[in-house]
Amino acid sequence: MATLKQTLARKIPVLRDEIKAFVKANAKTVISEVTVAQAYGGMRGVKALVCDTSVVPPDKGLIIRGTPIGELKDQLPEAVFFLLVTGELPDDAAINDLTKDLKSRAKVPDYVWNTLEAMPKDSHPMVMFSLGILAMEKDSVFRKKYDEGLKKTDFWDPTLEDCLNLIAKLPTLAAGIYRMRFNKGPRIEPDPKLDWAGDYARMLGIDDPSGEFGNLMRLYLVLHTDHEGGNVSAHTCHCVGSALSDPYYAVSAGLNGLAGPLHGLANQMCLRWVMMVKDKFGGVPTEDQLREFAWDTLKSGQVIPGYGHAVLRVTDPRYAAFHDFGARVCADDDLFQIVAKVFKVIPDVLKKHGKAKDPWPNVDAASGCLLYHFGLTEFEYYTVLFGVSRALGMCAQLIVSRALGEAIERPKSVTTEWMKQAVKG
Ligand code: CMX
Repeated sequence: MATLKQTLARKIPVLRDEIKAFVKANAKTVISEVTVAQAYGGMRGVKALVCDTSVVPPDKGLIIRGTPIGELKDQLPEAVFFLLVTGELPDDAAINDLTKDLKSRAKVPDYVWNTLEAMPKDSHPMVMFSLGILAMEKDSVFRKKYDEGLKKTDFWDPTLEDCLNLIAKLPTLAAGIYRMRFNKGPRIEPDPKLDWAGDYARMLGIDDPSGEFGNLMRLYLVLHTDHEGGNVSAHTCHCVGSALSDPYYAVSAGLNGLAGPLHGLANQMCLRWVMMVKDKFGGVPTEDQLREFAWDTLKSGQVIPGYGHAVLRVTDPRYAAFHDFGARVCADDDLFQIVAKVFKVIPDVLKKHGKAKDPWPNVDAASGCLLYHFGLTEFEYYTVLFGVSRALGMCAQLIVSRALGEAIERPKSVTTEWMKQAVKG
């Protein structure tokens, strides 16, 4: 068995030399160009970031270190984290070691709970989550070591330490926020014997006699881990981290981006939309009713949440994984049936509407109805679940960045006046 840290210590020097030589040999090779439309249009498609943890081919969807996400859905999230960081899936001993290590770090300090308890009772759970993480920054090992004087080649080690401390505490923090924010009673303490996601499910306090809610959480926390480097949460985290801000600052910043309705908050918006359908038609609507409802949404200038994507041009394989889970566990559930019917109707509506480049469902389209089925009905909380998982990808990307000694981000911005002159040639 090689632990996560041992695997990294073996791989990093080799990788660092390889990339250094590669950049030196190919420094002037052009890999992308930028049009005026891209500069004003969210830089879509501009290749100017490096991220080795995962890729998202538009016609396939998420591939983590060479393995399609559909083939990882039975793994534990800890194993996927190991894979993201090192490029290797851990053996059983290494995964047990990592699970045990995380469990030994799971306690959230009291000052965090005191801070969160002092917040207004109607604060959004994502604000509480981001703030809880930021509050723990005072315990950053990276910052302490950096202040003492740290060699660039050693940056990755305390970054890993911070990431493990942070990841270990996320289920405790997120579950505690759920119970506090939605008046569910006292916090439930971590159980050192359980896996990371299984314990999160337990600490939420959702009744789970069949164990399927725990399975849903394992799946959920695997599917949302990473989606290459250019999405808002990953890119924000990378950008903030590139200033050598430690993982607490960087992950908290990334989560603030995840909290936007065009990104991670879409899962909350999506379930709200599905509930509106259910309320309006008193249950599962006909396809015609659903089509009409979708057109009403579009005509009022709103988007259909859970559909469309900046990169994907096929049904998101993460949607497919959630759909398969629902078909197995709650096929008769009204909300699941509406979600399944939405999938039959919406792509054609969006194609006729003619705006969205991708008319297919993304990861946010099906997760909410499954959470709701198991009694996690407070959809304002759903983006926190996404955030717990996405933190694995953000941390993995940070560790790799520190290992490679990547530079601070500082692209060049230009004015509209400059653009006008440039197009004149
Ligand atoms: N419903 C209605 N219109 C949509 C749409 C949808 N689901 N998806 C895209 N469009 C519209 C866009 O708003 C845009 O309209 P304007 O030209 O008027 O601005 C047009 O189609 C072109 O957009 P695009 O190039 O296809 O998509 P973008 O790359 O700009 O945006 C995304 C991608 C995800 C923000 C967009 O598809 C969207 O808003 N979807 C709904 C929200 C959602 O599900 N977000 C979650 C994404 C996954 C995640 O990050 O969690």
